[in-house]
Amino acid sequence: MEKKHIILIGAPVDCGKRTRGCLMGPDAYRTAGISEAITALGHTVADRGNLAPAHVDVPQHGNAQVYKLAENVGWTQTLMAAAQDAAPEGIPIFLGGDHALAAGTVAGMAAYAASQNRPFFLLWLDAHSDIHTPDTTDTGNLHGTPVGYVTGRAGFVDYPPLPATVDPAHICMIGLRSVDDAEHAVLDDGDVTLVDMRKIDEDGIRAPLAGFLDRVAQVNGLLHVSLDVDFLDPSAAPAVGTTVPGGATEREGHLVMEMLSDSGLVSSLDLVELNPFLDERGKTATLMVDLTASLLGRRVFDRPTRRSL
Ligand code: 4U7
Ligand code: MN
Ligand code: MN
Ligand code: MN
Repeated sequence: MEKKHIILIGAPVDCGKRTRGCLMGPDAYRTAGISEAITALGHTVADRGNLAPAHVDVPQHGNAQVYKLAENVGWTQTLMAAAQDAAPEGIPIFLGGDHALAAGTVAGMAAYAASQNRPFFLLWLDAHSDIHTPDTTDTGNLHGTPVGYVTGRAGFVDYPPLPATVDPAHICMIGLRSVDDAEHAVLDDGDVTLVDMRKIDEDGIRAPLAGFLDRVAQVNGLLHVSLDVDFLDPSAAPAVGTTVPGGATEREGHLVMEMLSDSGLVSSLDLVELNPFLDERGKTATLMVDLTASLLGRRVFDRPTRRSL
């Protein structure tokens, strides 16, 4: 694989849901050796440390369930700018932090793509579709809304205006197994490519991903990957507040990352929803680092024996 410059950006976002702990994610990735794993592959790494959310004043949302709206808006503003700032210099990896952070990272990368006159694509690896709006969410947890925001759905009144919206036809979601009724309503008649666990069981994970990557390559697109820990089965990745049984296996996760590596198309990556408070001896943090290494060119035959933390 071509040698790249990787920019680590800590985003200890913990306001996207009520279960606390994701704020420890960036340091868990560092403890699990993310910089060293990337350097070992011959890439260069710059760790920009952890960001903090912009302070914004926002009125309470009409849906009284909505949790910590102002903090979510502040993070979106900060991360949208951070993504646009880092993208010209290398491949940003956003160390989450819960999935609310993707409102900013994806919007920022989409804005960067537009500035380069390149089509933008989004690969969403998640048990959930996260396409709610602040009005449709039952839980009020905004980590279930970033795809709603970046696709330009109505209802994000206090959020920053989007420099560029993401075309639903340029989004592929893989690993789905928990989609709410209000999300179904928008996905059913929409253009998002949906690969649920049944499809993976029937056809394997390779074919749908290969089809999507071909589409990105054909138009020289820029691809952002958003990896939610709960994409993986909880037996492999227990450190997440929203476990859903029946997820992707460790090998399916690696195959996805290896195919992404071969494609050479990935321009940015989110590692989200890791809650180190719920982990088992660093197992999930270590797996997420290993998956990142596969995405950046590590191959099974090169893989070191798993460290014990
Ligand atoms: B995650 C949920 F109701 N849909 O809206 C919601 F099932 O970033 C879950 O994918 C959202 O982990 C999960 O709260 C957000 C729920
Ligand atoms: Mn998610
Ligand atoms: Mn999820
Ligand atoms: Mn629900």
